[in-house]
Amino acid sequence: MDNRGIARMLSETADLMEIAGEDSFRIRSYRIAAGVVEGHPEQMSAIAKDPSKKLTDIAGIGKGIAQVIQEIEERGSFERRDEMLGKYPASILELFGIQGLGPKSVRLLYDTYKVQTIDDLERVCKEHKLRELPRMGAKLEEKVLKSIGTYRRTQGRFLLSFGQRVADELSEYLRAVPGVETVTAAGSLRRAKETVGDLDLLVTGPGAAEALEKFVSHPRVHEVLGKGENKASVRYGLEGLQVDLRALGSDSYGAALQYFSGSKDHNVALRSRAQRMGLTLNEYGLAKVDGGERVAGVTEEEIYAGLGLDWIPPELRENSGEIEAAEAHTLPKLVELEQMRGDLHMHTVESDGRASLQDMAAAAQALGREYVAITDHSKSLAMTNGLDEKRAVAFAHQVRELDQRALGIRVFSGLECDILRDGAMDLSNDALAELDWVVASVHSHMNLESAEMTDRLLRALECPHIRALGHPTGRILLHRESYPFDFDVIAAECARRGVYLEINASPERLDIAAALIRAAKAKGCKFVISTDAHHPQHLANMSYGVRMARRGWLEAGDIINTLPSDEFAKAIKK
Ligand code: DGT
Ligand code: CA
Ligand code: CA
Ligand code: ZN
Repeated sequence: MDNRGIARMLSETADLMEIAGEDSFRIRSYRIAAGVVEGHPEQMSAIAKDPSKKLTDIAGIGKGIAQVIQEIEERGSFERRDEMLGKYPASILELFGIQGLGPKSVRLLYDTYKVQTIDDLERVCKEHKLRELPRMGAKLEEKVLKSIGTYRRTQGRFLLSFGQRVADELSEYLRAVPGVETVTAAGSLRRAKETVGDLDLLVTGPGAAEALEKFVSHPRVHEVLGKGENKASVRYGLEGLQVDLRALGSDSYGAALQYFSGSKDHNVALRSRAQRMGLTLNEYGLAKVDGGERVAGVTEEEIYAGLGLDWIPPELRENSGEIEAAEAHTLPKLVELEQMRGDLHMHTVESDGRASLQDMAAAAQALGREYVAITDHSKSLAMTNGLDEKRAVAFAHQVRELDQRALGIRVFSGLECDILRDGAMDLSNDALAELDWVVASVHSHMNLESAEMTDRLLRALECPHIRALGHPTGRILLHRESYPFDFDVIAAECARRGVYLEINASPERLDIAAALIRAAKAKGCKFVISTDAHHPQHLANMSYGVRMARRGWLEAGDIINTLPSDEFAKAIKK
């Protein structure tokens, strides 16, 4: 069996053990081993057969896992897996894709109703049988049904951050091939769409043909979908993301980059513009219809200039006004990552974060931030150990006492205050008044009717201490859609009250979406881009928030945390 097959068996067994409620330490060792096997450049089967080599020499493979791999080689399965499959069918694993169902619920559903597939699950919900189970209810039924819909709609798409990781990995690998000059990601990844269907990579240089060979033999490539002289398509990694690689000549590089960056709608509009100008545009260049003389193709700038347009940043290429703006020279000067000076939503061990306030501040400083706000959860989120009034105020004092010298960068005291079901704030006004920066967010009761949710948010905005509305629509990409509410009304109210709309940079959220950013800006809103980090590593997600802001046509002046810290402090003074 190839490495991918072995890795899949290990990780599926881990999932089944989780449903069975087994020891988390053993589950984790299977998961780690799956990752190691999957990415190992040499086939496990070859190592197992070679008497001069040992599986246990591979970092991350211990004795137990080595035995498991031997067993898989010998008979195509292993004891633990057989045992688990005796308890639960493999099809049950797809239920993990449904929001709101943990391993315990999956087991309960299987034990009670023999639910083994998404279709089974849908039936049980529609027959109102899920609500009869302990700790489940009509609300969960509704939530699961919604999530099934989202799951079916988004199958085969991946988070932008995942696509970016794969693109980075492959780019590094391909750049090491002799004679390769450039490797560039085009398609939806270059446009920074929040989810990507497949990756479109472009390679140039005399080594491009060799790069195609290396590409199809990458250890994480488990299936070659097609390979020609200039193009190869594969499935990559356990998740099976499709990656297309195209080899290009440098004389038409700009035309190809433009063509494969899309979007399709943008390209269609450009082509008809070309036609009106007596030109043709394709992936080889821009040429005159009469006589066929080529006028552009080496760079993208040349292509756009040939069409009488300013160069259009990829994030704007959705045919939603960018071509008109490029013609009129009125494209926005989009915000850039280097302009982000502050990060104003993050959690520490005080609530559900993984690191101390000192560690978060140091990590933010290392990324070049000049200031941060610490915004732990408030008390109604009991599972996060949220802060009550007393702790919130004490924590704020602690933050102030540790001055800038102790922490390296300026730290504002803040809180992510939960918006309760009726729109009241989780903490009293007296406590909130002690803080520099309060983000208000919805974390529960997301299934209200639109009008009720709008009223709830309007009431929340009445609180004079709120500075920002956190992850404003509540969406979780690929899992949960925004809760229903009248976005325009809320945006107008935020603009009127000077409450900043958060662009949440967490890759699973990227909340709010580009179209809403634009709509809100048109209503006069100002924004803050925040990582919502729960770990120092998450602070680097700022780049995704910036890319969303760019898709929403924002400039630095629209975003408060591009201000220097003194000006920021002045802007949020009451
Ligand atoms: P995705 O992969 O669904 O996230 O979205 P894209 O935009 O990456 O789409 P994809 O991978 O199908 O194609 C990449 C780009 O190549 C696309 O944005 C425009 C261009 N392209 C590909 N096929 C066609 C086509 O048949 N017609 C046109 N006009 N453009 C195409
Ligand atoms: Ca694509
Ligand atoms: Ca593609
Ligand atoms: Zn939150």
